[in-house]
Amino acid sequence: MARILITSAIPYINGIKHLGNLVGSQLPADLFARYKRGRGDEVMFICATDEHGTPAELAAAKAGKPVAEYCAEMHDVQAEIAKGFRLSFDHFGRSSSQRNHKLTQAFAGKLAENGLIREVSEKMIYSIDDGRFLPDRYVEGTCPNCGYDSARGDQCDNCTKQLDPTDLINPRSTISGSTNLEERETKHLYLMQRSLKDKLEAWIDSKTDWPVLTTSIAKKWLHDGDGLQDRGITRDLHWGIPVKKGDQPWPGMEGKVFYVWFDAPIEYIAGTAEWADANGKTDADWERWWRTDKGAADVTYYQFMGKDNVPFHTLSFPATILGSGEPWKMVDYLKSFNYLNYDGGQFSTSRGRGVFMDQALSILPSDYWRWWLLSHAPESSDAEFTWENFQASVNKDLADVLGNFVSRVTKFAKSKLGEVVPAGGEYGREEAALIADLGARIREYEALMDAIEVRKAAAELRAIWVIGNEYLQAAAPWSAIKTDPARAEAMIRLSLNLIRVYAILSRPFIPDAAQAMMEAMGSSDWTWPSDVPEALRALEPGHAFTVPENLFRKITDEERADWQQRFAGKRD
Ligand code: B3M
Ligand code: ZN
Repeated sequence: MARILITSAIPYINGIKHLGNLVGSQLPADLFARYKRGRGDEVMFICATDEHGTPAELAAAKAGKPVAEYCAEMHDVQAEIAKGFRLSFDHFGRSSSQRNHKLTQAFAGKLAENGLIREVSEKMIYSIDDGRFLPDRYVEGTCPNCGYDSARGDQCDNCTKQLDPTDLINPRSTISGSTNLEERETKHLYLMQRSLKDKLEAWIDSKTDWPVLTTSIAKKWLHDGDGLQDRGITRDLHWGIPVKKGDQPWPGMEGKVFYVWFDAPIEYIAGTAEWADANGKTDADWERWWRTDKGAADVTYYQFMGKDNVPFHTLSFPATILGSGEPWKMVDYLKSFNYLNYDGGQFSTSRGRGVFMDQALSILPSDYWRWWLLSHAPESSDAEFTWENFQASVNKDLADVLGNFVSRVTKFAKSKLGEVVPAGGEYGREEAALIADLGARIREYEALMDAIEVRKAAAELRAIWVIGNEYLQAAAPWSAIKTDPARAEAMIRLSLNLIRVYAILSRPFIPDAAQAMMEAMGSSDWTWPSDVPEALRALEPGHAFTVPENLFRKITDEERADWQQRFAGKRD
């Protein structure tokens, strides 16, 4: 039994995420976690809300709430929606937890001890009208790299370049819009990433099996002239983790907090500690996932994220870990995603363009979204959501292929043979052919899932569903029942068993439908079908089943047109 640690990039607290965010991290991470659990591995799957920094403060101000209260509320909202999408986190933590405070301060202390932090007196943007410093997203302006006119102080959304507020051309305050800004002297801590360059490079070079998207971004940041700058890890903000050296005060840093991107990845670890706290476990129970000196040496660690988060996970966070000199588990495989676009443009949170997670669940069950999103995951390039494509995919793959098979088999069996697995006949040549075909496809499906080739795995699963329909069409139990009823019984016995096998194989993608199929087959045996002939005999003659409610309904043209209009964007 392998031990698999999985983390999804932790979504910002500042509002409900859209489907593009979902498919770039949490959803594929959930797919993989479910698959590995299905294979019998021991899985720890952690996510959390990212609660610090300017995004949280700005959103709280907009909502007219104290930031702590806003974060607590939004955490619960996001947790509830995650449940709605059946995201099977072992724990959904909070980067504002005490666990993260302690760990972040401990890391900073270690880095200081190892001579990797320097104090810098620097000029930061100060807004005279707002009466405060403007770190990160408190300032917007033109990107010096690509010319995009709404680049934020921390990063350009257009070219993904990491920025400092003072890099922006024509900066303005996002609080007041004021351009009455000046540079003022203030003291901050810098993590000396540059002195870790060789270690980082050797580590990245050792990852020869990573997706091209991940390594190309990592190497670009490592080698491009200004790629690996020493990074400021503190900010002039109130909300956040107070700057301390372990549990000691940090002279000169009073009133400052750590930068959100310094503490956010540490929350992967802290979130696992929160899991322990929430489940009556000990420190040893979470440390065996994270400390290679305490049992984590045999853990394989997978991270999932959108491409804009890759530099932070291949350079900044590893710099924190390597720099600590402590035996923390580092990522083994980093799966990153391109962007999902929406109907001829981009998803836009500010303009309400596209479908957001809560809205999606209000119009259709989560399986419909999970299936479309995963089967169209933006892996090799950006992908696009269109309502036509969504409708076609749901109606064909889910309703016509899988749903139809289940309904044909169970309805026919019930009306002609009763609601138990029939006993007659033997599996013959056609069944042997199906078993061989299915076995080969399941091995391929496993290989694709193990490699986290999400789209290809979805296509393989669909092909596995098709096998059932083709078999039914060729075997034609509705004819056989008239001439050779025992043969028809064997065919139905095989088909009912196939439904249970489909439930197991499909569960990572469409967990609710899988559950309904398993329940209809009167079983709760989720054993992975490694031995196909055996799996297709698991439901024995005489075993009771029921006809499930329609697994999937079709999306009508009217609905499609209606939704297309409704989500075109207007907000603000
Ligand atoms: N919250 C950015 C994002 O949601 C950020 C990820 C943090 S991962 C440690 O895209
Ligand atoms: Zn740019």
